[in-house]
Amino acid sequence: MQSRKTLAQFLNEERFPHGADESLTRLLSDVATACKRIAVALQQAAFTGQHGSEGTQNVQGETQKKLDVIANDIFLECCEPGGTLCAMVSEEMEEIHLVPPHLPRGQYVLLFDPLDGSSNIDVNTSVGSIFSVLRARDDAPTLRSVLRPGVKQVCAGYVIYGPSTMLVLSLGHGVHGFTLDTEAGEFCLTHPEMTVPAETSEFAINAARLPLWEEPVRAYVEECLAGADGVRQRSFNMRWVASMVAEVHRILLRGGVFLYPMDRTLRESGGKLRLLYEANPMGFLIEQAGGMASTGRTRILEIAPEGPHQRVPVILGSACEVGRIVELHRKLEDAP
Ligand code: P6P
Repeated sequence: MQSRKTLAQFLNEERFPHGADESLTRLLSDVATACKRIAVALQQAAFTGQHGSEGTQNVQGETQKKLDVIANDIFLECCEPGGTLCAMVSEEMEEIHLVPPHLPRGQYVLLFDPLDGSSNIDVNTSVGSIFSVLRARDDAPTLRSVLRPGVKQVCAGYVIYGPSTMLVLSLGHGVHGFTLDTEAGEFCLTHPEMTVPAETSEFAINAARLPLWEEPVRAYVEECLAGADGVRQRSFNMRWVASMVAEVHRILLRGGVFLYPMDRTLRESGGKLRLLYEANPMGFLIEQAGGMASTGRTRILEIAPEGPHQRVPVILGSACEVGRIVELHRKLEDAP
């Protein structure tokens, strides 16, 4: 039987040629432990009464599910005491969380969405945890030292809680997928060197927002829907899971383009998805896998963050399609 390479073994190998140091290896092991515990909480929720709403709102004004709060607490319990972090930024915590002085501090900042797509939990559809790691400028980081563009990420990844639980990770040298061996309790390498096909005929967008879209997005979707009789001369397929982790995972495995673009109702907030712990980590993975990640007007990883919960438009996936959408933005906005 083929021997299975565990995440720990992979990180040890990755450490030597590419400089993933002991502290980062330990941090990623702590993140993996947190996600294994979250997977159990999700699987047991129907028996433990942990479905449903917490009755509170997060900083985004979104109703928190009980499991949103539980997942955030699990990340804190598993990652804060390890001596690898000096700060944590979470969708579920309004302020930047500094590791308290009575605990050992490290050089990294962990930015995470502990449970993305949580509106899907109660209907048993795939959800995920998303994480991003920055190296802090100093061990008592201010918000300014945390607000760094996505190109500064040391690593990024997600765990998808689906028919199987998978951790997908990049340390800046390709994207690699690890499937949880539930009997051994280990994430094992099953998808080395994941790459996004440049071409695709599959797009993911919440089509209910069509009346709100800006012209470039409307024009792109109409081209796709025109199919073989239209300018694209081929038919397209549409998907929408309402769970970014599930959409990005599908794109990493078979290509596609995911759009949560700017629209009339999102202009004031800047977009739907959060830059630091959704767009940046997913954009990092997609670029590392050979794809593109844009707002339609700028490369996501080059945005200078203005706040910990800043929202941005997100268009990411197969390079040819994202490139076409970016070109539509340029052409339709430069038009006199
Ligand atoms: P809508 C989940 O809440 C999320 O942040 C992403 O994971 C997902 O792509 C999007 O929002 C779904 O948005 O408008 O379909 O509810």
